[in-house]
Amino acid sequence: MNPTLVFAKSGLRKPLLLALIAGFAIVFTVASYAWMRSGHHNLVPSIISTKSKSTLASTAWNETLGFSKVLYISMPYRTDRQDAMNLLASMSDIKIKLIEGVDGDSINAKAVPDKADLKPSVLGCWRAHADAWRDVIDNNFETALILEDDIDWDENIHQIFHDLSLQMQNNKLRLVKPTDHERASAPYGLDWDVLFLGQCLDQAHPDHRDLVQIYDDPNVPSRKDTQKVFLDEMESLGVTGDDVGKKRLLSPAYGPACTMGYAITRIGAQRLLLNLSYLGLRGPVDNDMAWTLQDGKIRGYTVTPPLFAAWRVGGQKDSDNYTPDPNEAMAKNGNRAGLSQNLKSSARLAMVGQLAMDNWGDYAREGLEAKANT
Ligand SMILES: *[C@@H]1O[C@H](CO)[C@@H](O)[C@H](O)[C@H]1NC(C)=O
Ligand SMILES: CC(=O)N[C@H]1CO[C@H](CO)[C@@H](O)[C@@H]1O
Repeated sequence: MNPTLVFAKSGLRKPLLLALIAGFAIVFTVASYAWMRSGHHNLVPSIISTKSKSTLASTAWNETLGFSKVLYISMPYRTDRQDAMNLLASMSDIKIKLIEGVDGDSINAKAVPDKADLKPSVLGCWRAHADAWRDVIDNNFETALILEDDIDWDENIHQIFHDLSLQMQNNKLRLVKPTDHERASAPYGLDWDVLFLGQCLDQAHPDHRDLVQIYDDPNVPSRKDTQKVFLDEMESLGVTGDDVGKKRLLSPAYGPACTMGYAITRIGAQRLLLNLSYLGLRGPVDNDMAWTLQDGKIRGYTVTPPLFAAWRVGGQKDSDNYTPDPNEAMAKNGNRAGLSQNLKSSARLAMVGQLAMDNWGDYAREGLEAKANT
């Protein structure tokens, strides 16, 4: 409703209106003075940089975790997984956009990249990711987070990305200084093509084990909740003993596998579409991404332990890429018995408790019936 209309209707007289305007003016003056003092004013550049840094990291608390968009890939028929992803995202205040998975058999032979001699299911998986990269380019997203539909993340995902953003704004592995634009509005910087956040393994470049940024993260999984592949990788990069379960690592990506969760920049999407479509395709999408990293044709970073994990229920439902045994049963208990690894506090496990209620028990505890009768 229009506020002036409210004033008119409630018959507010002029003096009161003037007093209100004066009040607003005072509040505005005080607020702008505070704002200038707070370091946004350009006379105090040292305060600006720390201030704008933390302000930038705080965009990790927004609905797209500080990225331009969050996309997720799901086969059109996997409405069960789409329900799960929308529910999970809503519980974490994240907004996700569906990119439909592709049935490899539907890809015309003419549309298959050169050199790609792949099973339809593997080709379909590549196509879905290529569609996501295209979406990033078409919509001119500066960055995007690309997720698959069978994942889990930590309850404190925003905090985890906030802490990662602080690290990436102070990234010691960067080759070039951040531009003014990056400093002002890129919470994770823009000096990379792909940021691996949901790999099922990676390994450092054997000649570059010194390239690692190790940082404290209170939301890192404990040693016993961390898979051996990541413990080994951490050890190779110098995180051992008591540091396991306390530290996360940022390092140049070299041999990541799986595409459960990764971020890309716009130029990253262009480079991937160039090398993994236009020029050909050498293997499954994740393998070719790793080979392209090893060839040095794209620049990537990997976060270890990863921030996205596979959610597994057992049986047929766990894969839309291959069916090891077509007679394999559906898991009996589905999501009720599902599990993920490498997370300190699974958001999927948490949401069941967060949404639980005991309506009739509440009535009994509140003694409402008794009150109503008195
Ligand atoms: C979240 O922050 C990023 C970085 O500033 C921005 O690009 C994105 O649009 C924001 N998302 C929302 C939903 O506002
Ligand atoms: C499929 C394809 O052609 N990939 C190429 C990506 O780039 C590297 C380096 O230029 C080539 O060796 C690959 O063949």
